[in-house]
Amino acid sequence: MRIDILTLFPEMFAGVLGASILGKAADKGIVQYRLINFRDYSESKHGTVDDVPYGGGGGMVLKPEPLFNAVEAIREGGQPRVILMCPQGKRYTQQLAEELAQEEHLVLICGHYEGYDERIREHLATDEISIGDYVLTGGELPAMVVVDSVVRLLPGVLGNERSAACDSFATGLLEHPHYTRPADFRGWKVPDILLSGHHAKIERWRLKESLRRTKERRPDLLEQIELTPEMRSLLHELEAEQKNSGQAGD
Ligand code: 9D3
Repeated sequence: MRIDILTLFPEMFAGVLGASILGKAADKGIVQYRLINFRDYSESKHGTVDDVPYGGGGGMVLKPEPLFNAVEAIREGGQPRVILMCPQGKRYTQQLAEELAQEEHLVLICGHYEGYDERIREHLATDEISIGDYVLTGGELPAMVVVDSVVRLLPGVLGNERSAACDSFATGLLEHPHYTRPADFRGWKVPDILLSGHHAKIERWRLKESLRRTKERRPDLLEQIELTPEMRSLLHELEAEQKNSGQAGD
């Protein structure tokens, strides 16, 4: 996969793309990152990339020429996804990460406090993405979020130790609690079942605790998944526990 990032602040990316799993993916040749300062594609001799809005008002608007020129220079005959990072975009999810991981070429466009000329949205971008409802200073951190979530899904990037297929947002449930040694830490004990060696019972306990956690913290996720008969039966157990605790607690 090739990932081109168009930004006025390319220096923000070196650490994130060079380190850890994202860096190793590039070293292995699974992904190639290119950082492009779209100021280099400005048509003015001073490298102007923005201008005042037609119709007046405050703020600046990113001009179309630098971004169109930059995307046209890197297109290479293919049809890359051209993704505009913007607060009004579609909310980013694991499902979209999985879709983008199928592409050969992504182009991520990062704005910075200015708006985009509407013709960039209409005639250059194929997608507009927001990573959530909070205000950042630019699209660079969101672009890093997209790169991170996509690259880890590419074949060969994650070791066998942790497959992307069992991620909590891929299964639709939150993860069950995890414990490691010691079995008793300051009097706080690891649940006996985990020390029992009964693998089938442990798997059932883990699924039950995943359901408990998802029901408590993210009931919206529970409504989106298809429940297996085992999950239904465990949810009934959880409901029964709640009723019992209600009786005992009063
Ligand atoms: C309210 C008017 N705007 C400023 C002139 C809106 C605005 C534009 C751009 C506010 C912030 C930004 C910078 N943010 C992004 O470019 C951005 C973003 C975000 O702020 N939150 C979540 N996802 C994203 S993706 C790009």
